[in-house]
Amino acid sequence: MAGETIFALASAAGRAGIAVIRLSGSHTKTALTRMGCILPPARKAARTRFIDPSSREVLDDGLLLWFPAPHSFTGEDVAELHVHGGRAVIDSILTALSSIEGLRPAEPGEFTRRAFANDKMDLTQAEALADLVDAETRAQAKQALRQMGGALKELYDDWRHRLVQALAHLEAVIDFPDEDLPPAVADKVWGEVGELRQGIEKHLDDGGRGERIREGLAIAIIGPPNAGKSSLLNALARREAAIVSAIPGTTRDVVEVHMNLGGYAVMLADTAGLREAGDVIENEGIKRARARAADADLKIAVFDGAMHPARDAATAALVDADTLVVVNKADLISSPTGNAQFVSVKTGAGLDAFVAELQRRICSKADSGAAMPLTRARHRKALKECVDALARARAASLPELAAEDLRLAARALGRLTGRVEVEEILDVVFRDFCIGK
Ligand SMILES: Nc1nc2c(ncn2[C@@H]2O[C@H](COP(=O)(O)OP(=O)(O)OP(=O)(O)O)[C@@H](O)[C@H]2O)c(=O)[nH]1
Ligand SMILES: [Mg+2]
Repeated sequence: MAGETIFALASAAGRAGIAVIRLSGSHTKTALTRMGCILPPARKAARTRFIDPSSREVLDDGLLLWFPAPHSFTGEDVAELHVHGGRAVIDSILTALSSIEGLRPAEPGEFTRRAFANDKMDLTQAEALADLVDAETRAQAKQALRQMGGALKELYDDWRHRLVQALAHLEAVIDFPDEDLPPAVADKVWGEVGELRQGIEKHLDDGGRGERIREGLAIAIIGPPNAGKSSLLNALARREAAIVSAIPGTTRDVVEVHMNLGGYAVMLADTAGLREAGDVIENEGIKRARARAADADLKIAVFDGAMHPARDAATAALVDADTLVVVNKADLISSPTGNAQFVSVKTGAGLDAFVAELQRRICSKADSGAAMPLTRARHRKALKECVDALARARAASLPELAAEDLRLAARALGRLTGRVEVEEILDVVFRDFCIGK
């Protein structure tokens, strides 16, 4: 794989002012020469012509950037061709490149894969790069940038380093019981393992903030029929996403709108009004509404202001700490009483305050403050395995069994960053104990 030089259009497909074509691999330099390019100094842009290697026809006039190995994104020789972003130009250059021996089109993610293989980044950073490209909201981009900068890598590497150290010490106790080892070595090992376990458990117990930022928060709008749930959804989405009518039971299916609220990605779901009876279809809709409410990160309970101060009991029963209570049709209410956001979707009264409160709730659900949160189920799974193995190690009857569990715990952490080595355990033993006779 590494012997082949890969190339691909790095910018989005379609018509644009400029398109960037990227090459990586040992044949890059030859390919550029075959294309008639004058190689610019490393990492400096130069203007050049791009020529078809067989017909010698000029395909474009653009910029060339040259990143000799190992100081490049992939760690290999890399070049970036900045050409005019028209279909014909891009096609002709890609065709010319594929005609050059040793070159082939890149597979999806192959540049990043090579960067990982050449130690330019670990797995969490590679994942963050994908997240950054996919980011649609400011919070997603911020989180991805932080992870790409190594925030998770450092945390996980540090845990693994400490664990490997503890394991090395334990191995020393096992292998050299008669040696002059410091007597408190075992205590030190278990003290360190306990601290690690606490740290990882705290990281795991973050309420899924990082995953919420990355995947979007699920918000369900629930309430009795005709309260104005669909009207509220439409107001938030600024479009007629759901049908609004004076007939109770209008919404039956779940209507989802994906949107950006205050910089956070949210999936807003409008649901069927909660009530008894109705027909089979409406009953199914109500079942789905309840399921959405149960799965949601946040709920918006909309009560019908026409009934004020009475509130629908079925909806009230679902109100909990993660519910924003709204009474709609405030225009029909002369004296608002009770704890709720009073709004009128019809007149717009109270909507700004409601949106501000909703954003505050979203932020407190998703914002992780200073600590870098977990961002993926893959990480969660590996960390859980690690914590379980640490717990087993502590409870093990023999140091040999404990060591095996610590090894599994370290491997789980190694899988997070994509680095699993055994050699380093030996290194630590010899460095720390100088058992070299
Ligand atoms: N007076 C008044 N009427 C409103 C307001 N908001 C919505 N309505 C009306 O209330 C009726 C029901 O609105 P919808 O948004 O369809 O209510 P819903 O909660 O989605 O109802 P279902 O889908 O049947 O559960 C419609 O006739 C709306 O025009 C408001 O703030 N004031
Ligand atoms: Mg509705």
